[in-house]
Amino acid sequence: MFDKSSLKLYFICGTQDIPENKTIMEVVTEALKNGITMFQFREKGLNALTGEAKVQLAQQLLTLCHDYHVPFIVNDDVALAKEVDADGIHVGQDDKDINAFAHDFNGKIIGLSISNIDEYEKSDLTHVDYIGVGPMYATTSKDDANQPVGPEMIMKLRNLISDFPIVAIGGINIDNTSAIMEAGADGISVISAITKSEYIADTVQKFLQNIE
Ligand code: TZP
Ligand code: MG
Repeated sequence: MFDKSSLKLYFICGTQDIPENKTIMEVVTEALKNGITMFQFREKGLNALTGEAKVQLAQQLLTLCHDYHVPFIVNDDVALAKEVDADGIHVGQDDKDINAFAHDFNGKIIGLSISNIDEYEKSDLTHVDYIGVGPMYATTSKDDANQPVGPEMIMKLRNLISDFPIVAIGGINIDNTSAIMEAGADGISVISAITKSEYIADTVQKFLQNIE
């Protein structure tokens, strides 16, 4: 069974999110050391790694996450998730149909992005362990992001799905975390607030304080 406490501070990144003076391994290590609860490898965009380079990086990140007993999730790339034996897969509304690959992820974590009530109503959650809801606020980390929906969307979905695991995403920072948690989220997922932080240790610790 999926332990939703893993959603508390869900860090997401790919090489495209990392400042030039750092490596992805350094950034993820610092985040893990300070207490992130789940990690998603989301390699996207023009300069994204592909092929063997992507597989190798995924393997390194998986090993690193497991050193800290943190689940390693792959974004979108079902074949990669299978190849490296990831702990789970996260897909969006336009990605592969979950029912088509769920049998390969028995006992693993499956996450689905949902932006609004309409998408929720259209989504089959039979094999889904958690939903990622957003963007909460404006974000520069996703080119094709939908309009921000705000913490109100967490409240609306919470009313519809009782205790089903929900993680919020999009434009989340230390200051708006409490509003999202109060709206009923089980946790927050962030990219830039951690990747672009000059003091990742401090940022991660402050997030954790505001999540509790
Ligand atoms: N999905 C919805 S918003 C988003 C994703 C992947 C990007 C979140 O990045 P940030 O930097 O935390 O706003
Ligand atoms: Mg996707």
